[in-house]
Amino acid sequence: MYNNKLGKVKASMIKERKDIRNVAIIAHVDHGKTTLIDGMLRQAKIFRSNQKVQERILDSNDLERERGITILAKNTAISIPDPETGKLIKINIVDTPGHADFGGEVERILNMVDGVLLLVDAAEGPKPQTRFVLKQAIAKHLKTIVVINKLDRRDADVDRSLNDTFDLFIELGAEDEIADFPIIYANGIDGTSGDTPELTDDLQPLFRSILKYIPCPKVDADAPFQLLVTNLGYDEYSGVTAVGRIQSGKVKSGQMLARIKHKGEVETDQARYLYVFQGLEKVAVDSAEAGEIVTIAGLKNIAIGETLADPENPVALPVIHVEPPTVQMTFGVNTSPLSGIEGRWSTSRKLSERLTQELRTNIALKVEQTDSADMYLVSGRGELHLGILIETMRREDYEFQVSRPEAIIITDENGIKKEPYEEVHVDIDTDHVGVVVEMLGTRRGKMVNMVNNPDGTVHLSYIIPTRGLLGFRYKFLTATRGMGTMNSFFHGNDVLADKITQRQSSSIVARASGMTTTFGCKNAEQRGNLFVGPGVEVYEGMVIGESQRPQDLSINVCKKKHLTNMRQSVRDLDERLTPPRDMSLDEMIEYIGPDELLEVTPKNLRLRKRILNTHDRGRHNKTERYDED
Ligand SMILES: Nc1nc2c(ncn2[C@@H]2O[C@H](COP(=O)(O)OP(=O)(O)OP(=O)(O)O)[C@@H](O)[C@H]2O)c(=O)[nH]1
Ligand SMILES: [Mg+2]
Repeated sequence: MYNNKLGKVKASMIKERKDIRNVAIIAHVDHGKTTLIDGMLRQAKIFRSNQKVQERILDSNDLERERGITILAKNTAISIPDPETGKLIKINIVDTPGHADFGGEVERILNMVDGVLLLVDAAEGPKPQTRFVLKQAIAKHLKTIVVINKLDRRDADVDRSLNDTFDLFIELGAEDEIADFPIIYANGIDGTSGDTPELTDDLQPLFRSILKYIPCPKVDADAPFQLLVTNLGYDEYSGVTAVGRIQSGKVKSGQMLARIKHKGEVETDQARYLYVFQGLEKVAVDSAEAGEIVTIAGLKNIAIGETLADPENPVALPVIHVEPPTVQMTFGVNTSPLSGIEGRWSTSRKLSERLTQELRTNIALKVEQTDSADMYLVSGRGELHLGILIETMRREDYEFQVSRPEAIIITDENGIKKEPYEEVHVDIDTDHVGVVVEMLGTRRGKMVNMVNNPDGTVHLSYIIPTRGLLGFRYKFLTATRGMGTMNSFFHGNDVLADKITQRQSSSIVARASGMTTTFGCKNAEQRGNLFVGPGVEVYEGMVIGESQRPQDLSINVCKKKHLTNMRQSVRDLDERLTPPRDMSLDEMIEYIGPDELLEVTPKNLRLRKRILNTHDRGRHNKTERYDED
């Protein structure tokens, strides 16, 4: 029921749109969501027969391809014939990221769909993020089809994976209707599926199951228009576009709309272009009705979470809820001696504009002013969430400096200080159990479970303060020789744990600015592991290595060998230098000490002391030692 402009009350007419299904694919990281969509697109014949199609086609941005993970949720659509009527039915499919740091994407995407495909790797069974995404789907009463995927894996254990999945539904309190889920078995790589583990030759069983079990949208197309902007897309002509499901009513291309912003302000704007999804393309349409997922282009600075509505009836849809951020770091103007050389955008204004722009799409992110005009406090869902933003900005030619990530401490309604805790799950070889248990223990982790996996490895689960996990991943991988896997997700806020000793090592710091020399590096490497080799431009106060001593050490790595002693060739020395440790951005973010910053430019990443001048730093921090030259 609603009031139309004449003030009359009209009974709403809910009708089923049998021509559409809206479904999201959700799962733990790497359980095969994007690969399965490749198969669905291929078999719905959206490619030309001779078209070369790359794997995981929806993972289209550079960072997604490089890291092999989905970061942003994406829409696509296929049309398949209804087995009963032969009529084409459109399936809007939304791919979602599986990594816990991007859980915010999944939470909001579920607002667009009527059901989900929950993928479970047949060998791994349900994992921590399976639980998180299923919990979201259950909370929204979404019909769930369980897809036991990767049946081809030699270590697949279909019965166990299915039983564990069923237990998970019960544990999460799914109502009977949802806990009684249909099951499809699949091999996403081959594009085969079945109603039983005996797979057929294609994905028809999966398609049939979607048509049968995912409810069609039940909507009122005669009510005033309402759409919640749930995702943003990009259009060559008009830039950023709004993506969302028409909740009620109709929209026409070119029509005037009310835009209800986050704080409730209402503006009038025009839906210049209107598109629907078809395969990997967007197709322009003149109009669309409730139940369909559309893209609207031409709305300036549109942001996720705004409602687009009928100008005569501008009623906002409920705001999108996402879990709060847990980790924060500062983003500031680059103050290193090399600032302004390597990046195009480096001013405080540019940095502020870029971060503000990010807030429109990245809704789990928060940006606040600090006391300094040149520095912003940026909060996110984890180190990877913030790391991806840093990497994206440096590729867009920004340069800036960031501080070490810190867990966000909150004060609850009773005035008690609380910090975020995470549930951590690790799978490791038996040999590494001792060292990992010790590492997690010193970080104030509490073990909640320890079981032997069928493959001989051990599964440990812990509740641990987020603070204890910062900087942990690299050490964990080193301790388990790269064989361990680790997943963590937000558990809740709780009272502050005791002190956690963060980094036990210290930094080797450049004492002078200039070009590093083989001689200088040779000298320095006796004190620890270097991050730079010879011939690298460094500046006073730049961190160039790590030592196991309790205090930092300043060394002149630009020192030249005295000319009288030139007999030994440079080559000889070069060969004897240990290769420097080449750290990725993620490792550097983990490494940054409390009195350090990371300088980020499109060309380089440099760790540095907050106070660059050696003597000033010495006065500030009496414990640092110099290596006298
Ligand atoms: N053996 C086997 N491997 C598969 C199958 N489906 C996907 N993979 C592999 O699993 C890895 C992850 O696949 P993706 O499709 O990227 O998984 P995802 O769930 O989209 O991952 P995120 O988006 O990062 O959460 C890739 O190396 C795929 O080749 C399958 O059916 N069998
Ligand atoms: Mg993916």
